[in-house]
Amino acid sequence: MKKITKTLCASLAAGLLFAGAAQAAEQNFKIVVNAYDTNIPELNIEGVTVKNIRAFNVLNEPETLAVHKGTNVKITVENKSPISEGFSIDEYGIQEVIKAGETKTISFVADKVGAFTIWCQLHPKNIHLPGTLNVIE
Ligand SMILES: [Cu+2]
Repeated sequence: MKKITKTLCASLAAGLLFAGAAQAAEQNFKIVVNAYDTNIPELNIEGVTVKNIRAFNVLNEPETLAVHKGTNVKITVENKSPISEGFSIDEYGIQEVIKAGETKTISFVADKVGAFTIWCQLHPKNIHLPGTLNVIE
């Protein structure tokens, strides 16, 4: 009796694995938009003194995503910046605005191969640093 149960479980598990392989590939990503607000009161470089430097940088973490062509991509973007942030991938027609403290999920099928810029349409690229979506065959 015990042996029969084991065999039944094994075939059930194999059936589940097979069903999983037949579905289209899906990939989930989590991106956190972080802001780095740095104040440098005084800095001396090569004999030149500069004062009161404020460096405000925004970065999507991770910066780079990679998927295979045909994948159902789901990107959850959490905005930890104190201001609204944009999330755009032009070639995929994606252009979202995520308010401070909000989280948004973006879904699409990666049907184009290439390296695509992920950028914030609200801020200059030297402040909100761009990322990349790599879609490979
Ligand atoms: Cu931004």
